Amino acid sequence: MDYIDDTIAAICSPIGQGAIAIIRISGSRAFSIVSSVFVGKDLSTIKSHSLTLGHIVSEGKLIDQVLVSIFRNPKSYTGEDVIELQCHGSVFIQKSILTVLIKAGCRHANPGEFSYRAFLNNKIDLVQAESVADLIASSTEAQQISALSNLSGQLTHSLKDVKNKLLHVSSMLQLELDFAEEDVVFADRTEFDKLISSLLHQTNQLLNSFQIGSIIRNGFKVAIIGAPNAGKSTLLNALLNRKRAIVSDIPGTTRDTIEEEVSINGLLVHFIDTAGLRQNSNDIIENIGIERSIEQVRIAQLNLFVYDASQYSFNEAQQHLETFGINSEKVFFVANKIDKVLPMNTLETKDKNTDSKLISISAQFNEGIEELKQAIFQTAIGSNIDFEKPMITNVRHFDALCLFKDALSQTQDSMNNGLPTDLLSFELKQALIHLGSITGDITNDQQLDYIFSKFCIGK
Ligand SMILES: Nc1nc2c(ncn2[C@@H]2O[C@H](COP(=O)(O)OP(=O)(O)OP(=O)(O)O)[C@@H](O)[C@H]2O)c(=O)[nH]1
Ligand SMILES: [Mg+2]
Repeated sequence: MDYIDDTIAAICSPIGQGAIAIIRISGSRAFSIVSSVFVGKDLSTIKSHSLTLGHIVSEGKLIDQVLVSIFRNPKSYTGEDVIELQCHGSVFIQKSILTVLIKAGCRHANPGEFSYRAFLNNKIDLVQAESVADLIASSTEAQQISALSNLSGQLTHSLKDVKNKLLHVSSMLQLELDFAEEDVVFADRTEFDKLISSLLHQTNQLLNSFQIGSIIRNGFKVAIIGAPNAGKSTLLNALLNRKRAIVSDIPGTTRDTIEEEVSINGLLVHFIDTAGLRQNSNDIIENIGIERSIEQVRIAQLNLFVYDASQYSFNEAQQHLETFGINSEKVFFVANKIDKVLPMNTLETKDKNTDSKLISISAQFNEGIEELKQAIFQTAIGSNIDFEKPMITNVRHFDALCLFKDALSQTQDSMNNGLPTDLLSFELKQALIHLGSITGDITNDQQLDYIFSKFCIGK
């Protein structure tokens, strides 16, 4: 995406009819273009960050009454002059106003172009720009909190702190190179070694946060598996609290996978109901369904192996799982239909031998469902999650941080092996490049295009 000094416009409210819609204009000609189609107060006299009411007209024809928000550069989202028009939310009106603006000299904004300009004008760094996209895409509280924390600069501050400390050492190494003939040491090697060790520790903590961070950002995948008629679809419906999947006492009711999302304590969980696992079925379609179930087991981060506790013991359930070659490592055994065998109480135990979890429920009578949800949440992110601490949620950041860590370790090794200053300086600069690529201090156009093209239009 090239930065061209033209003025861009886009509808930034959702597509479709609503009470109002918002059209955003940004660029050096924002005021002159809007003024040419606006009837009301002289926009050039209106204070920044204020509103004025007027009309949009085109060739003498009234298009709509609009409320105009004014943001003068540099105090705007993009850092440029920005005007936002609130018009009535008819799709026809929105499109008409956008067309009028384009005719008057604006260009249609590309996806993410407002945020791209904000990044180029140093209003936000790359981590913050990406968190804007995450915030817009967030559908649960955990996603919203973590995206907001990155937007407010939590991660950026932590990375800047690391960067500044290393920049200081880097400049000391540079001084040594500048005064090479005098053989002086500006960067005390013992101190430098200590600093690197502490920064590596800090980096490892950030890298470790990715395991949970990526679950928060992308959700947690849970497959519901088990024999036909075990009550898998009944369980899906109980988890969703609505009758989503067909339930019947005919074995083999579910043939295809059914995926639905549920928020558990603010965490996005994708549940996948699958076809019942049985061997030697003659039904071709059912066999395809079973293959898909096994595939889901592979993809899922957790499997709920549901069995009919009124017919089978826990041991038998474990054997059944084994016959399908499924490893019990990421499996919860869910003993269903306990209404048939026990008075209505639930039990959650850990199997002594396998460390697998056993949870008893009655999917039909909604018993044990909340306990099951809490057990899933615990497995996904545990109980000690601290949103105040910076967290890595984005795989791009994770990859760059891994490269940074490797480069920094390499610098430490080189220093401890007594390698010359010019090599240390070079290696440290490499480490800083990887660090800088996260916040966007160092970027290439392809990377920027990739990041911003995933934004929606109008942001
Ligand atoms: N008593 C009792 N019956 C249940 C319970 N859960 C499910 N059932 C019954 O068990 C039968 C099978 O339920 P489903 O949810 O369709 O089972 P499934 O595992 O999805 O079966 P397939 O899709 O064929 O693999 C239905 O008649 C349900 O009403 C339960 O907790 N208690
Ligand atoms: Mg089913």
